[in-house]
Order: sequence, then C-alpha cells, then structure tokens
Amino acid sequence: VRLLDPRTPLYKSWRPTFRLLLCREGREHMAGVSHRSSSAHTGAKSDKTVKKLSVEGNIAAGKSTFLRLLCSAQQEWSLVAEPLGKWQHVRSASHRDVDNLLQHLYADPSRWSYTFQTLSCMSRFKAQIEAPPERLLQLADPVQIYERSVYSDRFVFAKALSELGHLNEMEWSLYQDWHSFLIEEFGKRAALDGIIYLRATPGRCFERLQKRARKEEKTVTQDYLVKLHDQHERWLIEKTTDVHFQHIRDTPILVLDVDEEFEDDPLVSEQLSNKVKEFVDSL
Ligand code: UDP
Ligand code: DCM
Ligand code: MG
Repeated sequence: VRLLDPRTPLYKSWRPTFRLLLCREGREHMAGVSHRSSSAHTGAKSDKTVKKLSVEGNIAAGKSTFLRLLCSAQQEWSLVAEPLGKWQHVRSASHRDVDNLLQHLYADPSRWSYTFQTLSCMSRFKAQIEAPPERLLQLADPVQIYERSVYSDRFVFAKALSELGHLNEMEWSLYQDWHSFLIEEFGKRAALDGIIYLRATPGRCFERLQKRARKEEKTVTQDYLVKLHDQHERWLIEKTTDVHFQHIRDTPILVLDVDEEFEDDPLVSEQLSNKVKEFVDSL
C-alpha cells in the first residue's frame, strides 16, 4: 500500500513498472488495495479507515437539508457540502471581477455547459481526494459524507446535457476523456464506500425548487427535472447507464424515498437517519 501511494517518491520512481504490472490486472485502484482512506494515502498519523459516502439526488430533492439534519444527529460525521459558492463566484484571471457561472449556465446552456461541468467536476475532484480532517481520524468510526460526487457530475449532469445537445459531441468526448483519466489516476482516493440516493419525484423537486427560489434557477423547468430524475434512475436503480468503472458499479446503494416532508417532521427525519446509520454500519 505504501508503494502504491502516488505521492511517495518511491511510487514516482517505480511508476512505469507499476503501470506495466497493473495494466495486466486492470486499473490501479483495482490492484487489491482497499478503497477506504487510510494513513498511507492521507498522510495522517492514525491508521483509521474513513468511510466515504455521497448523497445523490435531483436538484432540490432535499440533499442539503437532509445532510444538515443527519450531521446534527451524528455530530462526529463530517459533511462536505456541494461547492456551489465557488460556481457562483468565479474570479477573473486579473482577480478584479467575479462572475456567476451558475447564472450563465441557465441563461445560455449551449454556451456554458462545458465550462460549468469542467469547473463543477474539478472542484468536486479536489474535495473528493482531499485528506479527511485530522479530527475525524481520532474517532473510532470516522465517516465523511459528500453532497454529490464526481460520478453524478458525469453520469447524471454531463450526460443529460450532452443528450440535450448542450454539450456538443466534441465537448462530450473531451469531458469523458479527462474524467476517465482522472478516475484512473486518482481511483482509490476518489472511491466511495457507499451511495445514498435521495429519491423524489420530479414534481416534488419542482415544488421544493420553487420554495427555495434560487435566483439563477428561475428558468429550470419540470421537464429538465424529469430528465435528471431519469438519469438518476438509470444509473442507480435500473443500472443501465454505461459506467465503465467496476468499483463504481459495485458501490452499495441505499435508496431513501423523500417525497414525504422530512424537514419539519422530526419523526420522518429520524427514521431516515436511522436507515443511514444502519447502512453505514453495514459497509
Ligand atoms: N424542503 C422541504 N421539505 C423537505 C426537504 C426540503 O420543504 O422535507 C425544502 C428546503 O427547505 C429547500 C428546498 O426544499 O427550500 C430544497 O432543499 P435543498 O436545498 O436541501 O435541496 P438540494 O438541492 O440540496 O437537494
Ligand atoms: N449542477 C449542474 N451540474 C452539476 C452539478 C450541479 O448543473 N454537475 C447544478 C444543478 C443545480 C445546482 O448546480 O442548479 C446545485 O445543485 P442542487 O440544487 O441540487 O444542490
Ligand atoms: Mg444542495
């Protein structure tokens, strides 16, 4: 495991040999090394493993709300929220101006989808491969939960935008190339132990989207939410999405139906949290 840590000088000098050996067996992250984070690649002193999960779901399904409630019930768990603020405040090269890429995306999707999907996925990659906070490694059973992942970026959003023609063929091909390359390079560090799918009907998401009233999302239609819902279903329920990474296909999935109000119903939110705890314990 130490030799396979890509950040060690040893790995760098032996890398060509490893690559030759590993390509016989499959990708780097499949080479008999646990998916879990460990001190070998986080650089932390402890040898604790951290369970990493993502919460997936349509726009306004209730992911942020759910994570807030879950992490207040499970205070030792660490939450990595979607880096939405970064997408709304993109600095110009001169650092003089700040631009809102989420606004551009919805105002002119054909012009801005590729730029947006590049930024959203790169910011997510950075977050997903970052070492867990030191305080987490002091715990008996450390758990880190991400709001969405580099996998939904590709297998839900970029794919839907390509099918809608907002990413042209060249852009979709470029996107898939660099995405696959990064997954292969960072395989183990970006891997998840489990996925929690918050499943809500597009109609309910549309209601919640209007309730939240994010100014950039005024033009989001229920039709678009139906398309994103279908992509989630194909990826996580029907498993018909072409996911060419074995470890992603094998990731355990917990499906939680969240059409019912849970934000203002402590009983419902407790039931959902308990299911998550059971799921995490089973991983
Ligand atoms: N919401 C709600 N009832 C619920 C869960 C969420 O009314 O049981 C509302 C929440 O207050 C917010 C909107 O739905 O105004 C979208 O929720 P969130 O931002 O959590 O959705 P996300 O996009 O993160 O999935
Ligand atoms: N979004 C997107 N593509 C991604 C990830 C997110 O277009 N790969 C958009 C959808 C929402 C916003 O960013 O408008 C944030 O998502 P949510 O509201 O579901 O948290
Ligand atoms: Mg959110």
